[in-house]
Amino acid sequence: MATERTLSIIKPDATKRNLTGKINAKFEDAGLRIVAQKRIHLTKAQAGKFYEVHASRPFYDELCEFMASGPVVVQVLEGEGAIAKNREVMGATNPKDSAAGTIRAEFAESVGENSVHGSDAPETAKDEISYFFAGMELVG
Ligand code: RTP
Ligand code: MG
Repeated sequence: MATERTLSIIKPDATKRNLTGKINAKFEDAGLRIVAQKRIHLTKAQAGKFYEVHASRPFYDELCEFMASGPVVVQVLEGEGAIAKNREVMGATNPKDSAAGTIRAEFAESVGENSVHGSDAPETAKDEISYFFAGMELVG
């Protein structure tokens, strides 16, 4: 399996509860290397553009409000099969369905406020990384 990079976001519900370190430990324990990271506060418009693929979904407005409700930590994770590995460590979208030991099982508050985002495919990972980071900011 090839070395990949994926875009991760520690969402406002998690930064608010000081969970960044605990979440990063889960990534590192799974063999994912944090090759770029920054704390930012998205505007609703910036969140809306990021989640544009969900624009027609009923939860879109609530999701954009939530993502702009406090700081997030955006980061690039690198490793063998990083995209799938990250999603495995994150757990299912709804914490009621997340496997024990996953980030969402341990920390998510609801299906909406679910602590982390991870890219879902190589194309989206590439686009999402470039939405937040310049090439020079990625230190492998
Ligand atoms: P993400 O994109 O954030 O990594 O999460 P995901 O792939 O597991 O889930 P996705 O279907 O892409 O949904 C994006 C985010 O929208 C919120 N959501 N709310 N209220 C709801 O029913 C609902 N469904 C999804 C979650 O924050 C989800 O992570
Ligand atoms: Mg998704």
